[in-house]
Amino acid sequence: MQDLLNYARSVLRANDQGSYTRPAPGQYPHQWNWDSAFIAIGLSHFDEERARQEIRSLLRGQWRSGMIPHIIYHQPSSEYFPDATFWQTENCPDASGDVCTSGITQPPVLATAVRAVYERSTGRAVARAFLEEVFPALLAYHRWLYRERDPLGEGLVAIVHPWESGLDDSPRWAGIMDAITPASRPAYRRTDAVHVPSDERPTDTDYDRFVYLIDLGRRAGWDQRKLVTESPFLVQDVLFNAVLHRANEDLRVLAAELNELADEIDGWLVQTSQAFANKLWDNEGGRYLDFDLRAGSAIPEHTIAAFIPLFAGLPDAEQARRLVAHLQDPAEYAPGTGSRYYVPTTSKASAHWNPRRYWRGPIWVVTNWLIIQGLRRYGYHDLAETVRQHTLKLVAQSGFREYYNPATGDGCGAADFSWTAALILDLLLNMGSTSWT
Ligand code: 9WN
Repeated sequence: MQDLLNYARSVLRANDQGSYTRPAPGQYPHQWNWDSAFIAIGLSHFDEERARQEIRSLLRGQWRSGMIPHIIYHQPSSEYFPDATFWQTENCPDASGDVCTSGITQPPVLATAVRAVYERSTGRAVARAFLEEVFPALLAYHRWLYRERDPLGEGLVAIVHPWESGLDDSPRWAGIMDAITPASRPAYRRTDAVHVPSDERPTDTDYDRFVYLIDLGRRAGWDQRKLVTESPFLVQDVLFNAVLHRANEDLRVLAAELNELADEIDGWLVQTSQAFANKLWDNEGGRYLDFDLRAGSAIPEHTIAAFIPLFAGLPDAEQARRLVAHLQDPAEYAPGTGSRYYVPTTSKASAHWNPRRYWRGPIWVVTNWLIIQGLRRYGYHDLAETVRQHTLKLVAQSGFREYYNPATGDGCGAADFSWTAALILDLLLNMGSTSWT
């Protein structure tokens, strides 16, 4: 255990860029939104001030509208595509004037991370001052999500680009992406396959469509109303909304700490939980499904996203039982046919299942961590412990990689990966607990 802890800390130190932590050397030189939130959770175990710094540097990229972008470009780098200039966010009056950013967001884990950092802090006065400093930014972010991205006003936020989901080439997006014909799109050159074998990354066909959707945003001047009206990709994503709901629970606790009025947050909590029950739950299949707002129908793809509502306390006990049954089914996610470790990101029964390619099968420590927290919350402690042990075994065997082949345990993608290290620290130091302290 001590070796893994030291190794995890050394990965975070090596990726420390001064005020922010890059996700990995080479492949990801900038600051990513949800990566930094998870990294702050890891840092909070051994360097409280650096954890606060991680969050402050992310907030430097917050837009005037409240949006927190998915990438903050604190420094130029030719190693990553798209670079800072590609987004043309300078044309958007809402954009941050302070630092270059992308034009889209990512799963809003930040309020959850702030709560963890706040509750773990030993110096209470400093922690309190930090909370007072960042709380308005968190509230502005959530307000932006519900104001600009909930076109039906039903408590479910829509994403306009697969990168906003954090699970970029998830099979959930395949149908929508395949139907897009990227007739005209800017010229670009991928850099990701320089560092990582191309069969572990999204395909060129995926990238053409990722770029096509960025170009739509550029041409709309990142005007959210236009994007929501025009984007062929407009999805109420189960994982994104579950993470947001959990972040609202955490924001609610932080509001109470500061004696802030919380009626607005309470309203979001009620509305979102009703929408999960009435719209996203598929009673026949016993799981949650994303909703394609353009097509007006649910997306019938089975992936790990269906389990993330456990992290947010959204299912009732019976729904949780049915979700756990999928998780324990060797034909879908449990070890058995075609895999040896928990938890592949895509069901093995899916036509898109691929144990090496990015979000189409490989195990990611971040999704395992979310599932472990969710299982603990519902009292499935034995299964949570099994998933934790599998996760530790993968890193002990193959290092702190971006993702892992569930059939062999081999590491895939980038090496020395920051959120892998951060969340392994948390899994080692916060055993069995559902609270942050
Ligand atoms: C695009 C940084 C990010 C993660 C995402 C992951 C991957 C980027 C990419 O890396 O996405 O945002 O270039 O592939 O899918 O979840 O935040 O680690």
